[in-house]
Amino acid sequence: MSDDVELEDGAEEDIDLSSLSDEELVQQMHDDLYDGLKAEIEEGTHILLARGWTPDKVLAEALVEGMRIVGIDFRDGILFVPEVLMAANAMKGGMFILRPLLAETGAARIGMMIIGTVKGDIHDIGKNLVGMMMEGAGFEVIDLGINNPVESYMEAIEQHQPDIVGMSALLTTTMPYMKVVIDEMVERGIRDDYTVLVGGAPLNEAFGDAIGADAYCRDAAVAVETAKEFMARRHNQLAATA
Ligand code: B1M
Repeated sequence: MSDDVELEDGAEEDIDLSSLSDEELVQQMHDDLYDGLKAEIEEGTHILLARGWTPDKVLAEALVEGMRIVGIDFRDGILFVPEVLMAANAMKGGMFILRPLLAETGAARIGMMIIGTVKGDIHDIGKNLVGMMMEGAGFEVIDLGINNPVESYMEAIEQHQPDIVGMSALLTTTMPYMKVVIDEMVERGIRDDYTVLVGGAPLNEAFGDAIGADAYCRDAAVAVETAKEFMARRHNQLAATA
């Protein structure tokens, strides 16, 4: 497949993605993500993997960095919702290819997590990424999807009895809903039976503390490390009481 690049006179030139150096290809993928070109993102992802890039490097440098740039222009009113949706769709194309590779680490199963984006919020790329990385680290992940009311979390907790309850929020208007979920867990007397981890771009550690979460996770890698730490603590506690 080739990529069309606009020339000064408005004509378009085809780019053979596989002829680009790694650095040029990553730059081109940022542009393609910005333009919402899913097929090109998928092709670029395959090319980088074939060149020996690890899945997490492709994810961080080509996809997440590309989406960061989209986010800046969305904030500044240069891009609008339909364009950002196309970018998100292109990003998901790349993530779909990486998912099995990230999950395929052969790590032993170490616990279970439920994770969902809270009520009122439909952002799911970060949540999906956390889920993928957690699977790769050996967690079974039950994905509750987006726009979850407190009842969804309670039902999933009851049904799956996870070790970890994960919540994601990308909007300042939806992040307070995480406290609704934690308060309901307290109300039901089950709060301390689970580790509650929260994340999303507008959150910070102080917010995590204020709502009574066990930890705020800055990104997917931190979520994995934090989840592992809490699992180890649980095992130590169980061993001490046995
Ligand atoms: Co939205 N959006 N959006 N958006 N969007 C943001 C969040 C925004 C910051 C853009 C901006 O203004 N710069 C802004 C929020 C401002 C605010 O609240 N202060 C915003 C807005 C305003 C909106 C709408 C209100 C726009 C409108 O309609 N006028 C609307 C709201 C819709 C709704 O939810 N009700 C809206 C809609 C959309 C789209 C649908 C177009 C699309 C979402 C598509 C989708 O997700 N399927 C979209 C997108 C793509 C974005 C940006 C550009 C990118 C988000 C993203 O995917 N980032 C975003 C700008 C930004 O964040 N810079 C923006 C990449 C992803 C890998 O990062 O999600 O942060 P992130 O996840 C990270 C960490 O945060 C962490 O780990 C992840 C991986 O490292 N993490 C967790 C996340 N969840 C975790 C859970 C955990 C642990 C870690 O649990 C344990």
